[in-house]
Amino acid sequence: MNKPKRYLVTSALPYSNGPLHIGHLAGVYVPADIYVRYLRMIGEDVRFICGSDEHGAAITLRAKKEGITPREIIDKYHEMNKRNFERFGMSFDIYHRTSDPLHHQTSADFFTVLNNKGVFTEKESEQYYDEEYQQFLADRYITGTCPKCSSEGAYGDQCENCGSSLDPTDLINPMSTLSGSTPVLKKTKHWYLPMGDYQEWVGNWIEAQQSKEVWKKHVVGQCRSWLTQGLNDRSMTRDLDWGVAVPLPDAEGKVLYVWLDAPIGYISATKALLPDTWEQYWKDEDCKLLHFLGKDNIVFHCIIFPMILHAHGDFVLPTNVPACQFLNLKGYKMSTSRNLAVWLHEYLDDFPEQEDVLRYVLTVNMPEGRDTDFSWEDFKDRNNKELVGILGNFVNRVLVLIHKYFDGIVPAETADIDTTLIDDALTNLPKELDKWVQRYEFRKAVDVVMDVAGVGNKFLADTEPWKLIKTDKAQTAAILTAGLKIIAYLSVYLEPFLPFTTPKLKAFLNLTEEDITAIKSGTFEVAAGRKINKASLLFKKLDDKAIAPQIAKLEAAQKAYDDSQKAEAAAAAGKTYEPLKPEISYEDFAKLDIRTATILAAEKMKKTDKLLKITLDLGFEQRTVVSGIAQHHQAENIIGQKVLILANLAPRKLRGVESQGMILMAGDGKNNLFFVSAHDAENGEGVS
Ligand code: B3M
Ligand code: ZN
Repeated sequence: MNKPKRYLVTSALPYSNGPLHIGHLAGVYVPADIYVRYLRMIGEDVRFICGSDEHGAAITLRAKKEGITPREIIDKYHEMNKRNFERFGMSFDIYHRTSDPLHHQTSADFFTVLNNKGVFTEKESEQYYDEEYQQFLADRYITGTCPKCSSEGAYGDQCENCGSSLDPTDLINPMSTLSGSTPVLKKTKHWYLPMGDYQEWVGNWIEAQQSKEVWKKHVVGQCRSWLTQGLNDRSMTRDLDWGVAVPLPDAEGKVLYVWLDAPIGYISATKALLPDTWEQYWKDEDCKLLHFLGKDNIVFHCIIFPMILHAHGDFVLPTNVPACQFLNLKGYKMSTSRNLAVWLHEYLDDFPEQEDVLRYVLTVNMPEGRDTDFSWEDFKDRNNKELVGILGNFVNRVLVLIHKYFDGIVPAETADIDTTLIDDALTNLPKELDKWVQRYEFRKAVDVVMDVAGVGNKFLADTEPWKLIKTDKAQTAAILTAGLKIIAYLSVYLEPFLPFTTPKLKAFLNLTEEDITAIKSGTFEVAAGRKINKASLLFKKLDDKAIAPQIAKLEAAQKAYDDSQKAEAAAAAGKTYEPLKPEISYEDFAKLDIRTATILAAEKMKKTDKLLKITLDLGFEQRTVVSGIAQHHQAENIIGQKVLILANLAPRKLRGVESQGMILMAGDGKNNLFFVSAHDAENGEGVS
């Protein structure tokens, strides 16, 4: 492929029905941002597109369950995600949204062109309908028994137990996940994309792309397996009241399938960004189109979207789709619904001004070709050993010494020293970096730059300017000047990876735009007389205390999930258990003073059917306690009952009677309450 005149880079549009987590960042947004920042740095014409994906059944389902509107959900998360992307330095040229009228118009027009070309086939079929919710059910909202392996909880499109792909009508005892009722089959018409008709074209197109630019193995592998299975007709419309209305007179109450309209969101966003020149990116073969996304989106971006772009005829097709695999949480199963995630907004709040630490750790652990893990221990170690220990340490030593020995001014009197090691490293750096970035191998790319900081550290260790200064000031001057040159190069070539740190490096050396241009052309030299600013901290060391709360959060979420699983299992076995409350310390427990006691008298209280006024004998005194057990125990039946009382609970007035403590009761989850007691103990004995 000739060198492109311009680039259009898209990153998957996150659904605006939840916050962002590090899995999204490592798999989609950090790689895309590195690539775009790099292209800008080498002077390319590149536009970076993202925005919120705001349609689809998941948003309508969540709205129904929370009793709010889809609009309320998408407005909340669109703003939240947009803001947190900005805080994290994602350098989108636009962060658009598919609820925008421009997108509705763009995707409706796109549908009309395809429909007028006869691309779609109209088909009437029977689909499951939830009469209570008055909504047709998308595949994921129907569950039932798998016909293949008889496991419960199979979905309408797939059984997660045996992996079979299913049709909703295959399920035994189908149930709607909206209302829990049995759905009914109802006739409905939809417009289908006959993907099989394009199977040969898309297969040839993917293979042809391989000759232009290497695609990642796992991307090609997934496409080939979809093609081998054979491509079926896929409905491009849905019976939903939320989405882009199907622009046809006989399509009342129908919207475009979210995976038809969402990728068109890249086009509408580009139109919003460049109203007059967007076609130079979408309709010009000189533009290189790239989609960054996670592996669960590959089929939509490598098969379906190219298919409809091809069928439409007016648009360029992606040159590459460098999808990543998944980032997992080491030791946990990442799950947003179980709060087993590291949320971007929480990270930004808990680690202020440490955006680059997370960017760096996600880059060196990026799931470029296989699933990888994130752990807080690794986060701490990489920060301490690499960012502080290599990069920060090198920069700090050069700046401190240039101030200590030369008052922060680059010295004029220097001597000839051997800088071959440095010169080679700086000469090779641009080429090596370009090689790995252009292959979307950002782990190797960041290592190439960080290795230059390592060369700097080795150079200082070998030359020991802090000793040499005693005998040879000119040599020392030359060594530190060479160190400053390395910092200058790092300030430019680390920018795609550490965009919050590199402006500080440039400021330390008072670099100008001309200097940066000279660095990029390999002609930059640190001239005598240049003022060097004092060092400030680039990265702070993290100890275990810094990550302990994060680990505790994950432990608590895992425990809550495990407990809920146990409760579910028990409920399934007929027993129901309240999930455990959050863990407390021994010190917390020691504050409770629980005593044995016996009920001397009891009476129902007036104007309430829940409360009994009870007189207790605690051995050392008598107490009055008001207890909400009147619906479970008759007053006359509990005289003489041995009980346990929380005796140091602050007294409180209930219906005018002061209750001095609380009687401990055990519930069985079926609305029965039982007294807890220590049969053989005397009254007033302490429980511990
Ligand atoms: N909203 C992301 C996801 O599957 C999906 C991407 C659309 S990109 C056009 O979570
Ligand atoms: Zn199955």
